[in-house]
Amino acid sequence: MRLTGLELVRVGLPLVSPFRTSLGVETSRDVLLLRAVLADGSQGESEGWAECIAPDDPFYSPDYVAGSAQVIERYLAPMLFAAERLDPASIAPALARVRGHRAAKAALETAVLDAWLRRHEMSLAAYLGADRPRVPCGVSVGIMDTVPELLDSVGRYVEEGYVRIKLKIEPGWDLEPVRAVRQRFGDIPLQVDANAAYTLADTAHLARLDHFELLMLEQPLPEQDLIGHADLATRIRTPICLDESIVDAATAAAAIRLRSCSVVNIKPGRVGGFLEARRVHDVCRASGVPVWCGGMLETGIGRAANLALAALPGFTFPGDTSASRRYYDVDLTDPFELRDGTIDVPVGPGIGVEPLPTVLHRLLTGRSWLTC
Ligand code: OSB
Ligand code: MG
Repeated sequence: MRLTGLELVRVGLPLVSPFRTSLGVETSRDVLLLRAVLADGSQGESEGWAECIAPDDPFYSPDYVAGSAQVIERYLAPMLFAAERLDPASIAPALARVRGHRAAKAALETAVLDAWLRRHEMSLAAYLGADRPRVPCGVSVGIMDTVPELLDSVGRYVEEGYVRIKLKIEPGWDLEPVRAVRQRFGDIPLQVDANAAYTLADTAHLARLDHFELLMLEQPLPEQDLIGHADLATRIRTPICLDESIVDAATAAAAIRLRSCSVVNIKPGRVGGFLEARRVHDVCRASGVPVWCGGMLETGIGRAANLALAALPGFTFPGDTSASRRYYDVDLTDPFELRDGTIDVPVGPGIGVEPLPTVLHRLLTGRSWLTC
């Protein structure tokens, strides 16, 4: 099959409430969607969709949405247009000459993979090796102005049935909110995410989190500091999970060898795509390191694909794969809903969902069509 066309579609979606982390506040998303068209000689065409996780600004990782769009238009799409025979395994190697830009590469690989799977009438979940029809879901709760606001917010999520709560923390918003949530909600599965907001000088402070029996402490230190995480891990009891640090299967292997973490958050958009995400899963599983599926406030397009990944056997912790209404009043797809703390893994071909044309049309902010 060949890639014959690629559409970059931009959509603006307001979040239901501002999402604050140590990286900043997000109140809406400027989403880049890709629509890939594959042609298969006599067999006709097939179409695939993907969502790029890059946020507006390069504060979480080097990826930012305008940069991802540009690198796709200028470099990545032409590289795939030039490929004679595309199959899923040939996409990442065809893009390897471009360094980094993992969010852009992941989106392009996923759009082509979706088209390829639709042509082969296979779901992404089946292709990846998923073994469950639905997955338990957690929710990621942003930093709030006050503890009572946080407790209201957590209370609503607990009532909705989320099986695990993750609190965003930063210096000045850590022990107190965790203590308050433990006091109010007892021994619910609880974890925290620092988005690299601490340094090793905070070791004694972070050790005070041990008292709260958290499932894990996610990314306390800067992305490149695997040694620092390994040192911290010997000084605190709370298990360390890495997010930003794990950019491919090789860094996962290094982090495990160095004992920098005992849990890994996998985001396909952070590691360059679903095939690399599966390799990260395989590396972790072979070492007995549990993984879970992270999120980047995806619309239904990105979440559908994440749910397929989250159904693989090594995903033993609930992920940040929350229901549509946790993020958006109106999602780009039919809404994903929480049922008994779980969400169904899509079963249709490819990612199993498509943007709703009327919603897409209403929220559209731009589109550009590339051909070979
Ligand atoms: O660190 O996991 C993170 C959102 C944006 C950037 C980084 C992170 C997050 C989340 C949101 O935690 C998870 C979700 O999509 O629900
Ligand atoms: Mg994180």
